[in-house]
Amino acid sequence: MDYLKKKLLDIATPEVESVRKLVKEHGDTVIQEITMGQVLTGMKGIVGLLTCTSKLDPEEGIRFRGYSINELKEKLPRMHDDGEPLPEGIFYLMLTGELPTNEDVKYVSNQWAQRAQSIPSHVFNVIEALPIDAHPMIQFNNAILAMSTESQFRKAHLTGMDKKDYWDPMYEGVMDLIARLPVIAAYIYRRVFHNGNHIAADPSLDWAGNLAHMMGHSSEEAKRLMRLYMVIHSDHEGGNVSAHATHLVGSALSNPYYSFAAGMNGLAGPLHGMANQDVMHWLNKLKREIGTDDPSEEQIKKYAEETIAKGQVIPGYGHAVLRKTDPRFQVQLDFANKYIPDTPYIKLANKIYNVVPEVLKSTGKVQNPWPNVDAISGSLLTSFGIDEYRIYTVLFGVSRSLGVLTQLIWDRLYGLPIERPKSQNLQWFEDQVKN
Ligand code: NMX
Ligand code: MLT
Repeated sequence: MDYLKKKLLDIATPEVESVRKLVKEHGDTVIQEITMGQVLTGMKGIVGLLTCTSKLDPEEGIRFRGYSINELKEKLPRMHDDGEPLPEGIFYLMLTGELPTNEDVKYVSNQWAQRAQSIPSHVFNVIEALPIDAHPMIQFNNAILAMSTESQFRKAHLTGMDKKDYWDPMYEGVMDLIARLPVIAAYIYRRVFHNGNHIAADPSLDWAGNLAHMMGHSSEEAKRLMRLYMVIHSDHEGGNVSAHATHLVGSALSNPYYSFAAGMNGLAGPLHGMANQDVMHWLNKLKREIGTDDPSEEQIKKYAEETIAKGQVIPGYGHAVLRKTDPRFQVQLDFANKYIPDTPYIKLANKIYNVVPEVLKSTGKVQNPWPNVDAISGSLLTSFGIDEYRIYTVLFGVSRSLGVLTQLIWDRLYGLPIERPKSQNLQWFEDQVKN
């Protein structure tokens, strides 16, 4: 057993025991009251999941194992003193709960570089069998499923493995999958947007730097942006659609590929990860319809009001949990101000930030009028030359693998059972208020 797995097992053993004890000794303790409104409007606020990787505070935003993004910018290993934290580090932190050393990060980076080298050729054949204009998320998800021929998880199940050991083949599958996603994402990007002119991986690079390199954006700044992007999109506790879907499918003891593909199908929805593409669509339509690349705040306000009047949402704004500006928005704005202040898309994103919250507040129904992570990520990528916005949700997905797949390893460590909530028909709900 390698040192990381050994460490994980040592850390997990007492936690697994605590979970068993809670279920056994306090299984009947009532921990929460639930309202009709919560059940009928997306189960918001109902605690229904056990997740250790990160926690979302409505006012403050995300903390990964207790650390805010700004704290992690200081505490996680970086490639350069003035650079961004490495995704390998946040993976290690989410997995073990401990801050990694430079050596730990190197170990993860080397593991991923090695495991990325052996993607079977049929995975690329599956991508090539799809029309070139199939959305990149369709290509991404097909490739993920195609990679499941590699899964040891099902084989372990068939050999009659003790269920407390399932975390081990899950860990192996997760490490393979995370390692290979940048190669797959870059392959799809070059296939769709660069005439299939592919760029080989550079195993000397880190995971995110290599992704930027294989996409053909190999300036130092683009690599720094990719590291930051991969860190901040990695996890948002357990209830978001991509994490929840991955976890739910995993609860049937589906292998990591099936489980992650389920999560990615959820990420492809416009109210979740696809919002990063829709923001760019909305911005460009706004510019086209107003007839200028530099609209005034007054013009943006009118356009936003028209969007709402048509019964549509303004992508990049609002959140199911957050009630303040998403710190992931702010950290991207800080990055833009450091490297590319005053570029047209960043200026436009700032103007929108000045007017859209007031427009949303004036509807009287939007719970959170502030920008989320997607409000600026596309403007930032575009400003660094990655302007093919149909790839954006794939990039979100590559990053999200770090969190949801770590959660999946912990699900198997905890030995969580199959998930099966109760449903009721309308009559039942109406009967509840009659009494
Ligand atoms: N523009 C217009 N209307 C909105 C917006 C928005 N950005 N956000 C919420 N509303 C509406 C919402 O559609 C609902 O209307 P109705 O009652 O007529 O159905 C009402 O306000 C109340 O919704 P909330 O309770 O505030 O939001 P909810 O928790 O249901 O949904 C989102 C959260 C994120 C789905 C919602 O804010 C939204 O659709 N935002 C735009 C899409 C987006 O940016 N998604 C990305 C989220 C982050 N991510 O990366 O996943
Ligand atoms: C996410 O990053 O998953 C989104 O902000 C959505 C969420 O947390 O519900």
